[in-house]
Amino acid sequence: MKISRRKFIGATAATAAGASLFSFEMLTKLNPAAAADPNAEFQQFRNVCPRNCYDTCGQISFVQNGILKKVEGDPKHGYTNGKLCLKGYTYTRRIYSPDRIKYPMKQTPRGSGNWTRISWDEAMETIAKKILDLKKRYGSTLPICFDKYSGNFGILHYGADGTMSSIGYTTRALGTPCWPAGIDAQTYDFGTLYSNDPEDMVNANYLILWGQNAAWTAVHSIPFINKARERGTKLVVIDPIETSTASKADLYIQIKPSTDGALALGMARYILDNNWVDWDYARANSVGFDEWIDYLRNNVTLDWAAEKTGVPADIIREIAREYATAKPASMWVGYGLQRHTNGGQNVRIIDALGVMTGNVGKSGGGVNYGHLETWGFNYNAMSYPAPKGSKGFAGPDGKEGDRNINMNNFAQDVMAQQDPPVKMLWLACRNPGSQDPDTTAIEKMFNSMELVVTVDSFFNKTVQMSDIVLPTTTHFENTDVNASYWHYWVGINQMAIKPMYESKNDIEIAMLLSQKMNALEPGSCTFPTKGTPEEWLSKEFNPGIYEFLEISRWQELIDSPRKAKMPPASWSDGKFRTPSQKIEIHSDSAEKNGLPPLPIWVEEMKAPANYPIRLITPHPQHALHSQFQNLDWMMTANPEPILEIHPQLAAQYGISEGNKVKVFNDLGSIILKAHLTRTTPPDVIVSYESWYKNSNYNVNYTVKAIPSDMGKQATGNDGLAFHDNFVMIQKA
Ligand SMILES: Nc1nc2c(c(=O)[nH]1)N[C@H]1C(S)=C(S)[C@@H](COP(=O)(O)OP(=O)(O)OC[C@H]3O[C@@H](n4cnc5c(=O)[nH]c(N)nc54)[C@H](O)[C@@H]3O)O[C@H]1N2
Ligand SMILES: Nc1nc2c(c(=O)[nH]1)N[C@H]1C(S)=C(S)[C@@H](COP(=O)(O)OP(=O)(O)OC[C@H]3O[C@@H](n4cnc5c(=O)[nH]c(N)nc54)[C@H](O)[C@@H]3O)O[C@H]1N2
Ligand code: SF4
Ligand SMILES: [Mo]
Repeated sequence: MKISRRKFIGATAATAAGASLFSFEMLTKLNPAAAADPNAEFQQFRNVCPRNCYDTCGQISFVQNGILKKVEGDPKHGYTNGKLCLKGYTYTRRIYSPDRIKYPMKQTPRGSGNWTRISWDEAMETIAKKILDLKKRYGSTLPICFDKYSGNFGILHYGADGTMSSIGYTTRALGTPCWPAGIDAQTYDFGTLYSNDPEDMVNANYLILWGQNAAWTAVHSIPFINKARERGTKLVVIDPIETSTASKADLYIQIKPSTDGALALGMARYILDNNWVDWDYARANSVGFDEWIDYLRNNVTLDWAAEKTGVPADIIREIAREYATAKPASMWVGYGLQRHTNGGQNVRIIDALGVMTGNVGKSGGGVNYGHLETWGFNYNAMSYPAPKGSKGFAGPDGKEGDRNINMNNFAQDVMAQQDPPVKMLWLACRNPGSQDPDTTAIEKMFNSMELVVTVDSFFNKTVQMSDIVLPTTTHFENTDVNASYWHYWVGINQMAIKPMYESKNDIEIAMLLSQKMNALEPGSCTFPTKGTPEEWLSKEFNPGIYEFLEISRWQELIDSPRKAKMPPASWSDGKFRTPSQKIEIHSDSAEKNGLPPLPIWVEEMKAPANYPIRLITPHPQHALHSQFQNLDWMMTANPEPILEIHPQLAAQYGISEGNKVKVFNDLGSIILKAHLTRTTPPDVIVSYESWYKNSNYNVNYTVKAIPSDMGKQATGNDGLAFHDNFVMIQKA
């Protein structure tokens, strides 16, 4: 087990070396073609990167003669501060990529690659006729299944959801593959997820990044972390992999995967033994605290925690003492940590550690995970009622509505539906062919459909399995607004250039479908048939948001992104949103859902004998899931996927640097090029989920749809234990 210490090398050097915050000047040196004529006049527009990324960056687009020449960071954005990640600077390559889907197209037969261009009218006619046909045959629109997630988080993209609710009750993929176990954990404990302003990390005297790889996945946080470090704040990173973030830490702790709860319990026991407990805070603000203290006394020892986690007892003592006494000390719990069968429970234990030391509700403190406080829009785009007389699915309360299926077991759950079966898929902002576990099952499920419609920009794996693809705009080609699930800023996306080719945004597509459905069968779709993005935006804002952002019209966002008026420390008012209005160390809600009421240890999943190696598939530096990596600049920077493997493990299987390795289990296999590295433990291999151009690489061929322990309380379904994935390897 690896423990390493680094000397802090100063903010500037650390940022440049590790955190890959690029400036446009740096990038143009790498690729002179990116430079625009410095003397020409630019029109400038304000944008927000709408990807599912912590940072949700403010951007400025520079347009000359209707052409987007370059994209830079918006200096008025107080969190992203005028800089973008490398991906953010590649946007011109995305917009003008020759690989972009330019027109509506149909593929006959599905999967053949035989695509022909069709008109929007033909596309809409085919889709509308199929919807009406299915409704006639099955007596409802339930055979139509909608799956949308995080391709674009712009608020008007909820128009895609609106399309579905307005044709009738449909089958919906419910849940999130992303962060649900941690959301539930924090919901049980505090009543919802709500974190300190990340800019407030500058006030921390101690900082633990727990299963969080900020240098790649939330790069704009690094300057705030470095600012704290300039004052002497110690940065501790806990991760089974020595990530780019870990390599910058003062102390890196290589923990055995899925054992974070045991480490937090060991720390808690040592804090208790030394009476560094903030009894006043914990007793005044929580319920069940003393019950948990009894558990610690009777069940937890440092030796047990050290044995379980692989972290030496001395190190547990060191971080326990420092964390408990630094005041305020901050913890940032990453989403990687909760992608386990006990992931939610581990987050609950870490929460309890924050409570016991009085670090919750404090500036410079917090157990920070994410928030949705700035997402209070009206979502009018998705709130149209089903047409009169629509037949729905009777829920447990007897009320008719949509039929919800599990987004996190999408393939199996779609195929399990019988009454009526699912016959048509509509996918928007979603690439299950690449991002869902068990790709083979996804392929089989797609093949059982009568019609698959995907709205996207590139011929990715999901599009390849579709019958019709509808080309969508990028965020520079329409107007929208974005909030973040991490920082407190909200910003506008101005339309900087006209939509390319025949692309349309999700809300326009919804209106077009409504026109066609109503032409074919009046009253069959309740979605409006016209409306401008500006009108839609006005419908999405409300007095609450205006007050929050201290503006009176959303158009004021054109002058500058706005930061919500919220205290820097979450829960500083002590008004928790649990049933008891206190922090629920003892949670009846958790118990009702069949979980331990207390934050106690729950055993991790063990490797089966025939698949002894754990394959962790975290988030890539050069891609945002299946986006960006396919672009030419990214293919230059990072041409092929690799398998990170410890030399000891490689030697055991006769594998050398650069060898092709078959990674397999009973679900499927992938072939990857080996890169020998001591950054991963000897029983863990790593490959980053991503979609490369001209490659069938997809980690999810080997990843099973194993549920994590939590998620259903707040998001409808449990999350995914992506990182409890076990495989075997052999030289290919
Ligand atoms: N093995 C493994 N798998 C994972 C994960 C992991 O850690 N390991 N992580 C999981 C996590 S955390 C997440 S959040 C999911 C993400 O899963 P997804 O949300 O499916 O991922 P993306 O690739 O970001 O986006 C999906 C598609 O949206 C399209 N898109 C972009 N903009 C628009 C738009 O304006 N309109 C429409 N209609 N489409 C648009 C993109 O081109 C892309 O094809 O993946 C999960 N999958
Ligand atoms: N560049 C880039 N940025 C992204 C994304 C992307 O795809 N690319 N995706 C965005 C999205 S949707 C998300 S959800 C976030 C994810 O952001 P993060 O949470 O930072 O990213 P992950 O890569 O999912 O996981 C973080 C770390 O968790 C570690 N980990 C896995 N299991 C354990 C464990 O049991 N214990 C501990 N302590 N650590 C563990 C992994 O080794 C990994 O280094 O990033 C967002 N930002
Ligand atoms: S991908 Fe994330 S960090 Fe990069 S520009 Fe977009 S929001 Fe910013
Ligand atoms: Mo995610």
